[in-house]
Amino acid sequence: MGTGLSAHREGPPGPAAVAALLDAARGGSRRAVGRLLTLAEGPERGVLLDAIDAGPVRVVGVTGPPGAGKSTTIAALVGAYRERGLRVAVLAVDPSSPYSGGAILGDRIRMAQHVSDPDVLIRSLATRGHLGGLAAAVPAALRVLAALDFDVVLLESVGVGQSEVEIAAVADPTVVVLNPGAGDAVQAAKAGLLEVADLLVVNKADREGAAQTVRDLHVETGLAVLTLVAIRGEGVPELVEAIEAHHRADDPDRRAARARVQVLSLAQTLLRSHPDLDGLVAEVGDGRSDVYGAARRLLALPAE
Ligand SMILES: Nc1nc2c(ncn2[C@@H]2O[C@H](COP(=O)(O)OP(=O)(O)OP(=O)(O)O)[C@@H](O)[C@H]2O)c(=O)[nH]1
Ligand SMILES: [Mg+2]
Repeated sequence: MGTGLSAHREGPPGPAAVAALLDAARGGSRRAVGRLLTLAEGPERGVLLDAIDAGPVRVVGVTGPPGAGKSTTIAALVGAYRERGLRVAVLAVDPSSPYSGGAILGDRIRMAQHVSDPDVLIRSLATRGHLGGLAAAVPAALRVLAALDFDVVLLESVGVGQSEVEIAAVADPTVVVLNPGAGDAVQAAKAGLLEVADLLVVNKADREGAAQTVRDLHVETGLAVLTLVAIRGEGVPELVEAIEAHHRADDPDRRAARARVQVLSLAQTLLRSHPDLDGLVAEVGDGRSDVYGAARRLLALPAE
């Protein structure tokens, strides 16, 4: 067929190929969805952004230390949203170590009840080594998902202190999942997780010490802290309601604050790959230029 679909196999796809992929994806082709999201990850995302005109999509961020129960929590949330008839996408983001086959397999098992549901999409977003990394890939991926009529996107990221601020900037709310015990709270504080949290959840509340951890976290942050036994679905309705309540309370100031972080992190990403950067750095390094002037030239600002 002359749809332009074949064009994407060689070199960058054109607008016609992107449109054909969108049609195929809307028609239920998971392969087409995957291809669109792969475009969002890489340097060809420009054609995607030009071709897709979609409004915002609801994004719920779920972050926390490794093994805290983020995926289990997300699987429970997917179930709750599906009961309400919403189309749900799960995007697992790990900027430092893109999901290995094994990790995806583990999540697939957790998500087993959802993988065959045509109204649920589960995908990991690999950003290592790709132009612009996370800051550039996530908004493009969200635009694809919005265009495919997903109602809510659940964004899972491992909270190890690198990308939480960027993730939090696209999510409303950002849910931080921790476990009972002082160790998690300390680790979360160190990783800057408490600052990005809109909602704090102590998962694995079937274990000892949950009530104490809830109290400690409340004192430290002033936030309401929910308890969860994600593996049994306990506390999930309360979590869904807290997410809804937070979303309802969104206002222009909060939207502007999130937009500010997004613009700044994307701008910094673009500056890192600016074609003039290496030349300016060399000039400053060997004393031919002064650092103030070089910074202004990089930003194309007039000299002071
Ligand atoms: N006891 C108990 N175990 C849980 C609960 N929720 C999750 N787990 C277990 O904790 C382990 C990690 O759960 P995941 O959901 O994979 O955690 P994660 O935060 O997504 O892990 P990574 O993505 O690898 O960082 C699994 O063995 C789960 O079965 C819970 O409420 N109680
Ligand atoms: Mg996980």
